Amino acid sequence: PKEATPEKITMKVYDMATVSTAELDEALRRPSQKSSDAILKIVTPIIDDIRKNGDKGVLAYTHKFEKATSLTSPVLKAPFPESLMQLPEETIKAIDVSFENIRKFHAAQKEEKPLQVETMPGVVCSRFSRPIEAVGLYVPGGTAVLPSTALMLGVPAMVAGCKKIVLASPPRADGTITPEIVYVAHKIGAESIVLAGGAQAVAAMAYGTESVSKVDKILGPGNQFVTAAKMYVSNDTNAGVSIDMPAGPSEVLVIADKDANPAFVASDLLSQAEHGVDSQVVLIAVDLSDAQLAAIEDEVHKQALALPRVDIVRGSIAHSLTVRVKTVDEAMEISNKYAPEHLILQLKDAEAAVDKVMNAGSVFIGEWTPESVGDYSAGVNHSLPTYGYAKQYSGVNLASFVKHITSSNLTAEGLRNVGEAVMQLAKVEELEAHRRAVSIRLAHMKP
Ligand code: HSO
Ligand code: ZN
Repeated sequence: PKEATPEKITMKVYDMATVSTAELDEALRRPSQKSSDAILKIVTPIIDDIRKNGDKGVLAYTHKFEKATSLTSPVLKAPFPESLMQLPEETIKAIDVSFENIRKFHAAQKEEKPLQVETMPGVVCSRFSRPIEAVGLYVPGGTAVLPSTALMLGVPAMVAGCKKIVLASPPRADGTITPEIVYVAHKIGAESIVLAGGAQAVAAMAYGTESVSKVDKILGPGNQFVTAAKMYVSNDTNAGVSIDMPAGPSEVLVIADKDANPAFVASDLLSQAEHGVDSQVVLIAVDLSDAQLAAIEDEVHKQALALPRVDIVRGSIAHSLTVRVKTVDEAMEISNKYAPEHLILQLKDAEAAVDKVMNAGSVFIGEWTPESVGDYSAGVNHSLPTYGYAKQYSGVNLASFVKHITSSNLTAEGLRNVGEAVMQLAKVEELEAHRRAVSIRLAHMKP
Protein backbone atom coordinates (compact mmCIF):
# COMPACT_ATOMS: atom_id res chain seq x y z
CA PRO A 1 0.00 0.00 0.00
CA LYS A 2 1.13 3.51 -0.80
CA GLU A 3 2.29 5.49 2.23
CA ALA A 4 0.16 8.48 3.01
CA THR A 5 2.00 11.74 2.33
CA PRO A 6 2.35 13.51 5.65
CA GLU A 7 0.13 16.53 5.92
CA LYS A 8 2.03 19.73 5.19
CA ILE A 9 3.35 21.34 8.38
CA THR A 10 2.59 24.94 7.63
CA MET A 11 1.35 28.13 9.18
CA LYS A 12 -1.79 29.96 8.15
CA VAL A 13 -1.04 33.05 6.05
CA TYR A 14 -2.66 36.47 6.48
CA ASP A 15 -2.03 39.49 4.28
CA MET A 16 -1.96 42.89 5.95
CA ALA A 17 -3.46 44.39 2.78
CA THR A 18 -6.66 42.38 3.05
CA VAL A 19 -7.07 41.18 6.63
CA SER A 20 -9.27 43.14 9.05
CA THR A 21 -7.80 44.33 12.35
CA ALA A 22 -10.22 42.14 14.28
CA GLU A 23 -9.31 39.07 12.25
CA LEU A 24 -5.59 39.68 12.74
CA ASP A 25 -6.00 40.30 16.48
CA GLU A 26 -7.87 37.02 16.76
CA ALA A 27 -5.17 35.15 14.82
CA LEU A 28 -2.44 36.62 17.02
CA ARG A 29 -4.16 35.61 20.26
CA ARG A 30 -2.04 33.19 22.24
CA PRO A 31 -3.45 29.67 22.53
CA SER A 32 -5.91 29.87 25.38
CA GLN A 33 -4.94 28.72 28.84
CA LYS A 34 -7.18 26.89 31.29
CA SER A 35 -9.05 29.31 33.49
CA SER A 36 -6.98 30.24 36.49
CA ASP A 37 -9.94 29.50 38.75
CA ALA A 38 -9.98 25.85 37.74
CA ILE A 39 -6.23 25.57 38.27
CA LEU A 40 -6.39 27.34 41.61
CA LYS A 41 -8.97 24.81 42.83
CA ILE A 42 -6.43 22.05 42.24
CA VAL A 43 -3.48 23.97 43.61
CA THR A 44 -4.91 25.37 46.85
CA PRO A 45 -5.39 22.01 48.63
CA ILE A 46 -1.83 21.03 47.69
CA ILE A 47 -0.47 24.24 49.22
CA ASP A 48 -2.56 23.70 52.38
CA ASP A 49 -1.30 20.15 52.60
CA ILE A 50 2.35 21.26 52.46
CA ARG A 51 1.76 23.93 55.10
CA LYS A 52 0.21 21.32 57.38
CA ASN A 53 2.37 18.28 56.72
CA GLY A 54 5.71 19.79 55.66
CA ASP A 55 8.33 17.29 54.44
CA LYS A 56 5.88 14.39 54.67
CA GLY A 57 3.47 16.20 52.39
CA VAL A 58 6.14 17.09 49.83
CA LEU A 59 7.40 13.50 49.77
CA ALA A 60 3.93 12.10 49.27
CA TYR A 61 3.40 14.22 46.15
CA THR A 62 6.82 13.35 44.77
CA HIS A 63 6.10 9.65 45.31
CA LYS A 64 2.78 10.07 43.57
CA PHE A 65 3.60 12.40 40.65
CA GLU A 66 7.25 11.62 39.98
CA LYS A 67 6.94 7.95 41.02
CA ALA A 68 10.14 8.49 43.00
CA THR A 69 9.00 6.17 45.77
CA SER A 70 12.50 5.44 47.02
CA LEU A 71 13.03 9.04 48.17
CA THR A 72 13.10 9.46 51.94
CA SER A 73 13.98 13.15 52.10
CA PRO A 74 12.69 15.95 49.85
CA VAL A 75 15.97 17.83 50.00
CA LEU A 76 19.52 17.32 48.80
CA LYS A 77 21.84 19.58 50.81
CA ALA A 78 25.18 20.99 49.61
CA PRO A 79 27.94 19.94 49.30
CA PHE A 80 26.62 17.72 46.54
CA PRO A 81 28.51 14.46 46.08
CA GLU A 82 30.71 14.25 42.98
CA SER A 83 28.97 11.01 42.09
CA LEU A 84 25.77 12.98 41.38
CA MET A 85 27.42 15.24 38.81
CA GLN A 86 29.23 12.82 36.57
CA LEU A 87 29.07 14.31 33.08
CA PRO A 88 30.78 13.94 29.75
CA GLU A 89 33.69 16.32 29.24
CA GLU A 90 31.90 18.19 26.44
CA THR A 91 28.83 18.87 28.59
CA ILE A 92 31.01 20.26 31.39
CA LYS A 93 32.76 22.47 28.86
CA ALA A 94 29.46 23.71 27.43
CA ILE A 95 28.07 24.51 30.88
CA ASP A 96 31.32 26.24 31.88
CA VAL A 97 31.40 28.44 28.74
CA SER A 98 27.73 29.40 29.14
CA PHE A 99 28.15 30.00 32.88
CA GLU A 100 31.03 32.38 32.24
CA ASN A 101 29.19 34.39 29.55
CA ILE A 102 26.04 34.67 31.66
CA ARG A 103 28.17 35.66 34.65
CA LYS A 104 29.98 38.38 32.67
CA PHE A 105 26.80 39.91 31.27
CA HIS A 106 25.00 39.93 34.61
CA ALA A 107 28.04 41.16 36.56
CA ALA A 108 28.14 44.14 34.20
CA GLN A 109 24.61 44.99 35.37
CA LYS A 110 25.90 45.72 38.88
CA GLU A 111 25.62 49.33 39.90
CA GLU A 112 29.11 50.64 40.46
CA LYS A 113 28.26 52.92 43.36
CA PRO A 114 25.12 54.23 45.03
CA LEU A 115 23.19 56.84 43.10
CA GLN A 116 23.37 60.20 44.90
CA VAL A 117 21.59 63.47 44.14
CA GLU A 118 21.52 66.74 46.06
CA THR A 119 17.97 67.83 45.26
CA MET A 120 18.34 71.14 47.14
CA PRO A 121 21.36 72.53 48.97
CA GLY A 122 21.77 70.30 52.02
CA VAL A 123 19.21 67.70 50.90
CA VAL A 124 20.95 64.55 49.73
CA CYS A 125 18.96 61.58 48.35
CA SER A 126 20.67 58.25 47.68
CA ARG A 127 19.74 54.88 46.32
CA PHE A 128 21.70 51.70 46.91
CA SER A 129 21.00 48.02 46.36
CA ARG A 130 21.19 44.93 48.55
CA PRO A 131 20.76 41.31 47.52
CA ILE A 132 17.56 39.47 48.37
CA GLU A 133 18.72 37.13 51.09
CA ALA A 134 17.10 33.82 50.14
CA VAL A 135 15.82 32.90 46.69
CA GLY A 136 14.06 29.80 45.39
CA LEU A 137 14.70 28.90 41.78
CA TYR A 138 12.25 26.58 40.07
CA VAL A 139 13.70 24.46 37.28
CA PRO A 140 10.96 22.58 35.41
CA GLY A 141 11.13 18.90 34.54
CA GLY A 142 8.63 17.59 32.01
CA THR A 143 9.28 16.86 28.35
CA ALA A 144 12.81 18.34 28.34
CA VAL A 145 15.61 18.54 30.92
CA LEU A 146 16.49 22.19 31.42
CA PRO A 147 19.87 22.76 33.05
CA SER A 148 20.03 26.01 31.05
CA THR A 149 17.19 27.37 33.17
CA ALA A 150 19.19 26.54 36.30
CA LEU A 151 22.03 28.64 34.83
CA MET A 152 19.77 31.55 33.84
CA LEU A 153 18.32 31.82 37.34
CA GLY A 154 21.28 30.67 39.39
CA VAL A 155 24.09 32.73 37.89
CA PRO A 156 22.42 36.14 38.41
CA ALA A 157 21.45 35.09 41.96
CA MET A 158 25.08 34.23 42.62
CA VAL A 159 26.35 37.47 41.03
CA ALA A 160 23.84 39.52 43.06
CA GLY A 161 25.19 37.97 46.24
CA CYS A 162 22.03 36.18 47.45
CA LYS A 163 23.08 34.37 50.64
CA LYS A 164 20.88 31.35 50.23
CA ILE A 165 20.07 29.88 46.83
CA VAL A 166 17.58 27.02 46.83
CA LEU A 167 16.93 25.13 43.60
CA ALA A 168 13.81 23.05 43.11
CA SER A 169 13.27 20.51 40.38
CA PRO A 170 11.21 17.34 40.05
CA PRO A 171 13.40 14.24 40.42
CA ARG A 172 13.42 11.31 38.03
CA ALA A 173 11.57 8.14 38.97
CA ASP A 174 14.74 6.73 40.56
CA GLY A 175 14.79 9.73 42.91
CA THR A 176 17.84 11.40 41.34
CA ILE A 177 18.19 14.80 39.73
CA THR A 178 19.79 15.16 36.28
CA PRO A 179 23.54 15.51 36.88
CA GLU A 180 23.65 18.69 34.74
CA ILE A 181 21.37 20.44 37.22
CA VAL A 182 23.40 19.20 40.20
CA TYR A 183 26.57 20.47 38.51
CA VAL A 184 25.02 23.91 37.95
CA ALA A 185 23.75 23.95 41.57
CA HIS A 186 27.30 23.24 42.68
CA LYS A 187 28.78 25.98 40.47
CA ILE A 188 26.39 28.68 41.67
CA GLY A 189 26.87 27.70 45.31
CA ALA A 190 23.30 26.56 45.94
CA GLU A 191 22.45 25.69 49.53
CA SER A 192 20.17 22.82 48.56
CA ILE A 193 18.07 21.21 45.87
CA VAL A 194 14.43 20.53 46.65
CA LEU A 195 13.54 17.26 44.96
CA ALA A 196 10.01 18.18 44.03
CA GLY A 197 8.04 19.87 41.30
CA GLY A 198 4.70 21.59 40.84
CA ALA A 199 2.72 23.51 43.43
CA GLN A 200 4.23 21.38 46.21
CA ALA A 201 7.75 22.64 45.46
CA VAL A 202 6.55 26.24 45.34
CA ALA A 203 4.66 25.89 48.62
CA ALA A 204 7.62 24.23 50.34
CA MET A 205 9.92 27.12 49.41
CA ALA A 206 7.32 29.80 50.19
CA TYR A 207 6.50 28.58 53.71
CA GLY A 208 9.47 26.36 54.49
CA THR A 209 9.27 22.85 55.92
CA GLU A 210 11.44 20.90 58.39
CA SER A 211 14.13 20.53 55.73
CA VAL A 212 13.20 22.98 52.95
CA SER A 213 14.47 26.51 53.61
CA LYS A 214 11.91 29.28 53.40
CA VAL A 215 12.86 31.81 50.72
CA ASP A 216 12.03 35.49 50.13
CA LYS A 217 11.45 35.29 46.38
CA ILE A 218 10.58 32.48 43.97
CA LEU A 219 11.64 32.67 40.34
CA GLY A 220 11.48 30.41 37.34
CA PRO A 221 9.14 29.12 34.69
CA GLY A 222 6.77 26.24 35.11
CA ASN A 223 3.47 24.79 34.02
CA GLN A 224 0.11 26.31 34.92
CA PHE A 225 0.13 24.67 38.34
CA VAL A 226 3.52 26.14 39.20
CA THR A 227 2.42 29.55 37.95
CA ALA A 228 -0.86 29.42 39.89
CA ALA A 229 0.99 28.35 43.05
CA LYS A 230 3.47 31.22 42.63
CA MET A 231 0.58 33.68 42.24
CA TYR A 232 -1.15 32.23 45.29
CA VAL A 233 1.81 32.38 47.65
CA SER A 234 2.80 35.86 46.50
CA ASN A 235 -0.67 37.04 47.47
CA ASP A 236 -0.49 35.43 50.90
CA THR A 237 0.92 37.88 53.44
CA ASN A 238 1.63 34.91 55.74
CA ALA A 239 4.16 33.64 53.23
CA GLY A 240 5.94 36.96 52.74
CA VAL A 241 7.32 35.91 49.41
CA SER A 242 7.45 37.57 45.99
CA ILE A 243 7.71 36.11 42.49
CA ASP A 244 9.33 37.06 39.21
CA MET A 245 6.53 37.29 36.64
CA PRO A 246 3.67 35.35 35.14
CA ALA A 247 5.20 32.66 32.88
CA GLY A 248 3.57 31.06 29.88
CA PRO A 249 4.51 28.91 26.89
CA SER A 250 7.58 29.96 24.91
CA GLU A 251 7.03 32.02 21.76
CA VAL A 252 8.92 33.77 18.98
CA LEU A 253 8.19 36.37 16.35
CA VAL A 254 10.51 36.47 13.34
CA ILE A 255 10.61 39.47 11.00
CA ALA A 256 12.19 38.46 7.69
CA ASP A 257 12.76 40.34 4.45
CA LYS A 258 14.04 39.34 1.01
CA ASP A 259 17.58 39.15 2.31
CA ALA A 260 16.75 36.46 4.86
CA ASN A 261 17.88 32.90 4.29
CA PRO A 262 14.70 30.73 4.20
CA ALA A 263 16.45 27.82 5.92
CA PHE A 264 17.61 30.06 8.78
CA VAL A 265 14.15 31.56 9.21
CA ALA A 266 12.53 28.13 9.31
CA SER A 267 15.07 26.84 11.83
CA ASP A 268 14.33 29.74 14.18
CA LEU A 269 10.58 29.23 13.95
CA LEU A 270 10.97 25.53 14.67
CA SER A 271 13.34 26.00 17.59
CA GLN A 272 10.51 27.65 19.51
CA ALA A 273 7.78 25.46 18.05
CA GLU A 274 9.47 22.39 19.54
CA HIS A 275 9.10 23.69 23.10
CA GLY A 276 5.51 22.60 23.54
CA VAL A 277 2.21 22.17 21.76
CA ASP A 278 0.96 25.40 23.29
CA SER A 279 3.92 27.42 21.99
CA GLN A 280 3.20 29.94 19.25
CA VAL A 281 5.52 31.15 16.48
CA VAL A 282 4.83 34.09 14.18
CA LEU A 283 6.52 35.02 10.93
CA ILE A 284 6.18 38.54 9.61
CA ALA A 285 7.18 38.44 5.96
CA VAL A 286 8.27 41.87 4.74
CA ASP A 287 7.59 42.39 1.04
CA LEU A 288 8.33 38.78 0.08
CA SER A 289 7.23 37.42 -3.29
CA ASP A 290 5.01 34.33 -3.36
CA ALA A 291 8.03 32.26 -4.32
CA GLN A 292 10.13 33.61 -1.45
CA LEU A 293 7.43 32.85 1.08
CA ALA A 294 6.95 29.40 -0.41
CA ALA A 295 10.67 28.76 0.05
CA ILE A 296 10.36 29.44 3.79
CA GLU A 297 7.23 27.29 4.03
CA ASP A 298 8.95 24.41 2.28
CA GLU A 299 11.88 24.68 4.66
CA VAL A 300 9.56 24.66 7.68
CA HIS A 301 7.91 21.50 6.44
CA LYS A 302 11.13 19.76 5.46
CA GLN A 303 13.05 20.63 8.60
CA ALA A 304 10.10 19.83 10.86
CA LEU A 305 9.79 16.32 9.51
CA ALA A 306 13.40 15.65 10.42
CA LEU A 307 12.93 16.68 14.06
CA PRO A 308 12.57 14.16 16.89
CA ARG A 309 9.87 16.37 18.39
CA VAL A 310 7.89 16.70 15.14
CA ASP A 311 4.65 15.83 16.90
CA ILE A 312 5.00 18.72 19.32
CA VAL A 313 5.86 20.95 16.35
CA ARG A 314 2.67 19.92 14.55
CA GLY A 315 0.70 21.03 17.60
CA SER A 316 2.31 24.43 17.92
CA ILE A 317 2.42 25.18 14.19
CA ALA A 318 -1.34 24.57 14.09
CA HIS A 319 -1.93 27.80 16.02
CA SER A 320 0.96 29.73 14.51
CA LEU A 321 0.82 32.13 11.60
CA THR A 322 2.49 34.18 8.91
CA VAL A 323 1.56 37.79 8.26
CA ARG A 324 2.59 39.39 4.98
CA VAL A 325 3.35 43.10 5.16
CA LYS A 326 4.89 45.64 2.80
CA THR A 327 7.28 47.51 5.09
CA VAL A 328 9.48 47.04 8.14
CA ASP A 329 7.45 49.73 9.92
CA GLU A 330 4.26 47.71 9.46
CA ALA A 331 6.09 44.64 10.76
CA MET A 332 7.33 46.51 13.83
CA GLU A 333 3.85 47.78 14.55
CA ILE A 334 2.49 44.23 14.66
CA SER A 335 5.43 43.04 16.71
CA ASN A 336 5.12 45.81 19.29
CA LYS A 337 1.43 45.06 19.66
CA TYR A 338 2.10 41.33 20.06
CA ALA A 339 5.02 41.94 22.48
CA PRO A 340 6.84 38.67 21.79
CA GLU A 341 9.03 36.89 24.30
CA HIS A 342 11.68 36.57 21.57
CA LEU A 343 11.98 38.85 18.55
CA ILE A 344 14.25 37.81 15.70
CA LEU A 345 15.23 40.40 13.10
CA GLN A 346 16.34 38.75 9.87
CA LEU A 347 16.49 41.96 7.90
CA LYS A 348 18.96 43.60 5.56
CA ASP A 349 19.47 46.32 8.12
CA ALA A 350 18.49 44.52 11.29
CA GLU A 351 20.36 46.89 13.59
CA ALA A 352 18.42 49.90 12.32
CA ALA A 353 15.16 48.17 13.24
CA VAL A 354 16.17 47.80 16.90
CA ASP A 355 15.33 51.46 17.59
CA LYS A 356 11.74 50.69 16.68
CA VAL A 357 11.39 47.81 19.15
CA MET A 358 9.09 48.93 21.95
CA ASN A 359 7.86 45.65 23.43
CA ALA A 360 9.85 42.39 23.45
CA GLY A 361 11.56 40.15 25.98
CA SER A 362 14.83 39.70 24.08
CA VAL A 363 15.90 40.66 20.56
CA PHE A 364 18.09 38.61 18.21
CA ILE A 365 19.73 40.74 15.57
CA GLY A 366 20.79 39.62 12.12
CA GLU A 367 21.27 36.35 10.29
CA TRP A 368 24.06 34.99 12.50
CA THR A 369 22.06 35.27 15.70
CA PRO A 370 19.73 32.31 16.18
CA GLU A 371 17.57 32.45 19.27
CA SER A 372 19.21 29.33 20.66
CA VAL A 373 22.40 31.29 21.43
CA GLY A 374 20.35 33.33 23.88
CA ASP A 375 18.63 30.25 25.24
CA TYR A 376 21.96 28.78 26.27
CA SER A 377 25.25 30.53 25.95
CA ALA A 378 25.51 34.11 24.65
CA GLY A 379 25.12 35.64 28.11
CA VAL A 380 21.61 37.16 27.93
CA ASN A 381 18.89 35.65 30.08
CA HIS A 382 16.29 33.27 28.68
CA SER A 383 13.78 33.69 31.48
CA LEU A 384 11.56 36.21 29.72
CA PRO A 385 8.03 37.61 29.78
CA THR A 386 5.59 35.69 27.56
CA TYR A 387 1.93 36.07 26.65
CA GLY A 388 2.27 39.78 25.85
CA TYR A 389 3.66 40.64 29.28
CA ALA A 390 6.74 42.07 27.56
CA LYS A 391 4.60 45.23 27.48
CA GLN A 392 5.20 45.75 31.19
CA TYR A 393 7.74 43.22 32.47
CA SER A 394 11.47 42.77 31.98
CA GLY A 395 13.08 39.38 31.75
CA VAL A 396 15.08 38.02 34.66
CA ASN A 397 18.19 40.15 35.20
CA LEU A 398 20.45 41.18 38.03
CA ALA A 399 17.81 43.56 39.40
CA SER A 400 15.48 40.57 39.88
CA PHE A 401 17.73 39.50 42.76
CA VAL A 402 18.20 42.79 44.56
CA LYS A 403 16.15 45.43 46.31
CA HIS A 404 16.81 49.12 45.99
CA ILE A 405 16.91 51.05 49.23
CA THR A 406 16.80 54.83 49.31
CA SER A 407 18.15 57.18 51.95
CA SER A 408 17.86 60.90 52.71
CA ASN A 409 20.46 62.88 54.60
CA LEU A 410 19.79 66.53 55.44
CA THR A 411 21.89 69.21 57.02
CA ALA A 412 20.28 71.96 59.11
CA GLU A 413 20.47 74.14 56.02
CA GLY A 414 18.77 71.40 54.02
CA LEU A 415 15.88 71.20 56.48
CA ARG A 416 15.54 74.97 56.37
CA ASN A 417 15.36 74.79 52.58
CA VAL A 418 12.80 72.04 52.25
CA GLY A 419 10.93 72.38 55.56
CA GLU A 420 8.34 74.92 54.36
CA ALA A 421 7.11 72.59 51.61
CA VAL A 422 6.85 69.65 54.01
CA MET A 423 4.95 71.63 56.63
CA GLN A 424 2.55 73.05 54.09
CA LEU A 425 1.71 69.63 52.60
CA ALA A 426 1.30 68.14 56.08
CA LYS A 427 -1.15 70.93 56.80
CA VAL A 428 -3.09 70.15 53.63
CA GLU A 429 -3.29 66.50 54.67
CA GLU A 430 -4.15 67.50 58.24
CA LEU A 431 -1.35 65.42 59.65
CA GLU A 432 -0.17 67.68 62.42
CA ALA A 433 2.47 65.32 63.85
CA HIS A 434 4.14 65.29 60.45
CA ARG A 435 4.25 69.09 60.41
CA ARG A 436 5.63 69.27 63.93
CA ALA A 437 8.47 66.85 63.22
CA VAL A 438 9.82 69.67 61.06
CA SER A 439 8.76 72.72 63.07
CA ILE A 440 10.21 71.35 66.31
CA ARG A 441 13.60 71.12 64.61
CA LEU A 442 13.39 74.52 62.95
CA ALA A 443 12.54 76.04 66.34
CA HIS A 444 15.51 74.27 67.84
CA MET A 445 17.85 75.79 65.26
CA LYS A 446 16.87 79.37 65.99
CA PRO A 447 19.33 81.17 68.21
N1 HSO B 1 13.37 29.31 24.81
C1 HSO B 1 13.07 29.00 26.19
C2 HSO B 1 14.28 28.66 27.01
C3 HSO B 1 14.98 27.38 26.66
N2 HSO B 1 15.23 26.93 25.42
C4 HSO B 1 15.53 26.46 27.49
C5 HSO B 1 15.91 25.81 25.50
N3 HSO B 1 16.09 25.51 26.76
C6 HSO B 1 12.37 30.19 26.83
O1 HSO B 1 13.02 31.38 26.64
ZN1 ZN C 1 14.22 27.66 23.67
